[in-house]
Amino acid sequence: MAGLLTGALAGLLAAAVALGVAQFMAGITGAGGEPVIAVGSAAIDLTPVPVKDFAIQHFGTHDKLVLLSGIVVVLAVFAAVTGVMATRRRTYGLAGLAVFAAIGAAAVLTRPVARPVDIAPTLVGVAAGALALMLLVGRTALGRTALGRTVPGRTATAPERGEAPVAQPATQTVARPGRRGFLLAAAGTAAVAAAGAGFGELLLRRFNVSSARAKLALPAPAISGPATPAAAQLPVPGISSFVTPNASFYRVDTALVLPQVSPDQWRLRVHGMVARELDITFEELLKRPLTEADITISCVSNQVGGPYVGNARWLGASLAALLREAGVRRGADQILSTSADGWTCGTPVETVLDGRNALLAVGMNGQPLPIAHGFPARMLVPGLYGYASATKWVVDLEITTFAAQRSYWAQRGYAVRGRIKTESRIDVPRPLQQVKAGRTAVAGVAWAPHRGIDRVEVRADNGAWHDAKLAAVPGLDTWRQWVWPWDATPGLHQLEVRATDGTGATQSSRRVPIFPNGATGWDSTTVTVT
Ligand SMILES: Nc1nc2c(c(=O)[nH]1)N[C@H]1C(S)=C(S)[C@@H](COP(=O)(O)O)O[C@H]1N2
Ligand SMILES: [Mo]
Repeated sequence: MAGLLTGALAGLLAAAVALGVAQFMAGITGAGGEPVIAVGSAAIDLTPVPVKDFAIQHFGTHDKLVLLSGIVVVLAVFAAVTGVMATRRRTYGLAGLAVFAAIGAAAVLTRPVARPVDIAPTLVGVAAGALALMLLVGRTALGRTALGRTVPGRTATAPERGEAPVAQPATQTVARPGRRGFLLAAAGTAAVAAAGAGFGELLLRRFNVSSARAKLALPAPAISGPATPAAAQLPVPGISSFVTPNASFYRVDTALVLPQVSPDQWRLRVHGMVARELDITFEELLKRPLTEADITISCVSNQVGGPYVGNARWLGASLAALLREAGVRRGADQILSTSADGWTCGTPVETVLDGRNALLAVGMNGQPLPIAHGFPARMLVPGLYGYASATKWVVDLEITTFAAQRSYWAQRGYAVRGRIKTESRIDVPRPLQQVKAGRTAVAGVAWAPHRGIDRVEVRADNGAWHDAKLAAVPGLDTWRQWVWPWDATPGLHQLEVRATDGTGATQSSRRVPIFPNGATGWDSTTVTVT
């Protein structure tokens, strides 16, 4: 039993050394080579769509933490088993480490933006882990016997260790000095693991762009958006604020660690089916006339009534002007945009060129883009789901065709053209809220970006539909608040909402899932009136 425990501990410590040293190496070679992050990122890319939807649904923005915790648990079990095996035979331990190395290396090297040097942290880490494992196993009671077995002709007898051969029973001679040695080795390897991880973390901080972001002063807009009408915000407690603050804006992306893209190094290449290739720096981007625009964006993974939608005042350069400068060649119908971490997005050329405020955005609600929302630059195209238009950390625009290339989510079966469906959501009363009988505000938001919201209707208990009062909006690209005064009577009630967009189309009642082009159905809330 004690042998199993020390073996398992040896395995865990060896894995910790491997990861700590790998982290230190990544601190030297730069982000991208951390094996656990790479395995996690590979897992995200390989996750089947239904599992991804389940994770977003149940873990929300914690999905990444859940994934990393899962990987660490699997890794720990594997490491403990490897340690125990190593006490039986060293080669078993080394084989376990080799599997560990192979998975890490494969994950690191298959990342879309992998550099050859990114393999170094995994290789050096595993080598250090192997040394630690041998050191520790040699100091476990079982490991000493195993040494005897694996090296024919030699036995770990007391005289070899320079001890008196006759004074003590054999078992004790093996175990006792070994225990002290093991504890020392364990403390030493734990220290190496912690130091590696700590220094690695410190070294990686030099790539952090928070201070570059803090220093950045955005130019004033050349084209200011219309002032947000005061009447865009209804005086209803609990309703979604017309402007979603940056700190509470939903975040959805495949990035396990946030890409750190320095404005000094940022460049955007525009190429493919164009008359002239463009390659612009961030300084050049800021010199272009910047437009301010209120745009609501939404995720295709938003369930009816869900939280993955937000509205902000963005600042950015015209994407249409950029494309016209490059000269889109006849036949091109897709802008395939790529982020610094290799994620791709396919946007119809015609939506960008049809006059809407498609932006290469640098500002969000009066600040440089938060790192989580794409600093230093991202795309935005009013009316399209994020996966089809809103590339964060964007660095490359390839003008191509939908026939020739598929973007990240299109490869996984999502609709190639991601037009946001007309949606509405009840914000208040909250589900299962206790409401006092009498006049009660039923209120929320509705959105059909770039088509606008013309009508919102509410009904209680499958009764007649009532027109809600609509708030003012600065344009067609934002969501719209609505409120309906309800005469609530005691009992359990169901409230439902539906919106009609600027084209006259009413939100469909048919419940369809998120996959492949967005959920539909009416949001409903059940409340108890007392
Ligand atoms: N680089 C990158 N950009 C991305 C994504 C991503 O995974 N990587 N996800 C897209 C999706 S699916 C959505 S819904 C929006 C969300 O933008 P937000 O996180 O700023 O709200 O970003 C889009 N841009
Ligand atoms: Mo999304």
